[in-house]
Order: sequence, then structure tokens, then C-alpha cells
Amino acid sequence: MADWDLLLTDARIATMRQGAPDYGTIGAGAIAIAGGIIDWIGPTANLPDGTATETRSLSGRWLTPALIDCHTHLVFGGQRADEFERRLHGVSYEDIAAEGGGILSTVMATRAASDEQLHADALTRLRTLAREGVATVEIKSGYGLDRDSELKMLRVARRLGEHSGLSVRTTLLAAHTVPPEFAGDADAYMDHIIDEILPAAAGEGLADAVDAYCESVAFDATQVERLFARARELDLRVKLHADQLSDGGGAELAARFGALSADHLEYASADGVRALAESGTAAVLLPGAYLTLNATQQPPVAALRGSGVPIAIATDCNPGTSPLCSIHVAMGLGSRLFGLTPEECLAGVTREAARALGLGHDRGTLENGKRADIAVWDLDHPRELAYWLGTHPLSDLLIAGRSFSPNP
Ligand code: DI6
Ligand code: FE
Repeated sequence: MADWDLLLTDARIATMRQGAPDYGTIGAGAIAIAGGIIDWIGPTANLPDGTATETRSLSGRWLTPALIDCHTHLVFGGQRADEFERRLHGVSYEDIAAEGGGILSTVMATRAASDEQLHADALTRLRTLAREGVATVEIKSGYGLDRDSELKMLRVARRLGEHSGLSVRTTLLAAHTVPPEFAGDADAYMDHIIDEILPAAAGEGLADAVDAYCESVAFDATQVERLFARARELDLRVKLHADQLSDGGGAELAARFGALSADHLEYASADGVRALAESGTAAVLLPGAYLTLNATQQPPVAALRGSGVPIAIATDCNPGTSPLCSIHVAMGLGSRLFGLTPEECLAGVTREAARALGLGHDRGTLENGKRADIAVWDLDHPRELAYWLGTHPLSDLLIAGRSFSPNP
């Protein structure tokens, strides 16, 4: 007879299983959890014999996989509301970057900030996400742009994973833009990343993946290719900020290196989409950046959908282009701005977001053998998650089978 730590009964369950219709719904379901893992899930009527240390009746509440924010820049110093204001007076994002503002202004603030300050500010943002049902968050570096500052950011991100109770995946984004020390010489800075920063981050086990900003204001495909080749030698998976402001061949490049994800993709070409489909690379759509930049070119959702590319959604929480710290608003914008269905939005912050982090085997759906990361909602139906903007219908968040309180 089975011996469980926790048994959840009388639940409606959106399992979000791959290929299952209608959110993979189990109408009157139960979940049995042992050792932080889902040991059994199904209709309560079929529950096998077993004993549980604790049983909770959920009174018909909806359960979904806990949410996953698979693209954030949560660790940074300062804020850039001044640039936001200037952009509303007509100055472009590219112009501000060319003046030495933009990403570089956050680099200065991040270099100047102490570890403690960075940690405290990011923890506040992490808890804000957790209050919305988020259990797993990806955090990128990219506002240090020298070895010590990039490692400082990654260490802060790792420490957040160890102390916050949430699961944090770290990504090295030293190739975010060219720092002042290498002004005008992107190739030399790329050499520095390849020879110094990347091996140091890999040596300390600080990065779960490597990212780059492939864009006219940052690095071109040839430069990123050199970085990805080195990442591959070090056994690190890659992902890419691709084709956001122009078609720089980013989707094709990401696919060529079997990237976990290609993110943004507003200007991705038909060839790019085909390449992503063939390589199994996830598309991560970032409607917060689209909205903030007042963009008009939509990502090729119909083509992505039609060719079976997994579509994830994330906040891209960053001080420049997406000061958005709400996965619910990201979902709501995904449907309103990009035409994603509420079910695609929920899959985009669960199953497909897990895939975009290389964690699809472990979380993102509610199935036997997966981590018991479960969000409990006060909702009539999970389609409401993309429908409401600005409400907090979370009733409980279980991380590895334990109720998680985001409040200290
Ligand atoms: N993600 C990024 O990293 C860049 N754009 C985006 O969507 C720039 C972030 C920034 O301006 O700080
Ligand atoms: Fe980003």
C-alpha cells in the first residue's frame, strides 16, 4: 500500500499534459505526493489504496502546474523611468543606446550596487512573482559586462535560488551589449567573453545556460556563433535574444546550435521558424517588451503554431524594455497583443516554459513522476488566468509538495 506525504482531493485539475485536449482536465481529481514528487494523479474514483500523512480537500478548486517565468533579468541595479519618459517624448530605444544610455546605464548602476542590495531588490521581485503562483524563474546576468560583475550577478541569482524557496535557473548573458572598456570593438569584447568570462562562470558552475543579444544595438550572428561554439565546448546549452528589432538571422542561428529557446522573434523569417521547428527549439514570446517599446511587428504566431514550435511566454522583467513583474499580465498581453488562446498562454508559462529551460522532464505539467509544483486557484476556470489583468486569484502554491509562503 502506498505511503504518501500529502493527498489532495476534490480538485479540478488542469494537467496541461502534452497532446491532451481541453487543458488536460481531470474533473474530480486527486494528487498523491511523496518526497516532493507526484506519485499518483487521476480521478478520485480511481485512487489506489494508500495512507497519507496529511489529506487536504480542495472543495473543487482548480489546480494547474505552478507557473514558470523562463526569461527574466530580475537582478539589476537602479531603474530607467527617465528613459521611459524620454521615449514617450519621441526618442527611440536605439538612439538612447547610441548615447551610452539604455543597457549601459543599468550596467553602471549594477556594477556600483553591493551584492546585498542586488539580492534584496531581486528577492522583492521574486516574491512578487511567487504571489502569482510562479515556482521557477530564469535569471540572466548581462548588466555587469566584466568578469567580476557578471560573476557577481550570477552568484546573487544562485543565492536567490538557495534562499528564496523558489527554483532559479541562471543564464550567462555577458553578450548583452559592448561595455565602455571595449567601445567600438565588439569582436574584442566577444573574445574577452569567450576567453575569460564564460570559462570563469562555467568553472564555478554559475551558469545553467548561455544567452546573447543578437541585434543591431549589440552583436551580430557571426559574433554570437563564436560564443555558442565555445559554450558547446563547455557543455552549456544556449538560448538567444533573436530577431526582436530586425531580422538578424537569430532564429536560424539558435536552431543551428540546438538552442533551448529563441526569444522575442518579432522579425523572424519563415526560414527561421522552419529551422526552430526542426531543431525543437522553443519560441519565447515577450509581450511586455513589445508593449513597452510600442512595437508594431508581431511575432509570427500563426507560423510558429502551424509548424509545431513550442510557444512559451515570459515577463522579460528588465529595467529598460519590459519593467513587468507579473506573469499574469504577460499571459493577458500574450492573448491580447499576439492572439494566443488562453490555453496557449497557460501552456506558455507551464509546459512550454519548462521546455524552454530544459526542464520539461521534471516540471511544467501535472503527471506521475514530476515535481509537485502546483498552483491552487480560486477561479471558475483556468482560462481566467489570461483573462483577468491585475487580480491575484492564487489560493496556494506548492513547491516540491510543500505550501510556499512568499511573505517573509
Ligand atoms: N531583453 C533584453 O535583454 C534587451 N531587450 C530585451 O527584451 C534589453 C534590456 C535593457 O534595455 O536593459
Ligand atoms: Fe531579455
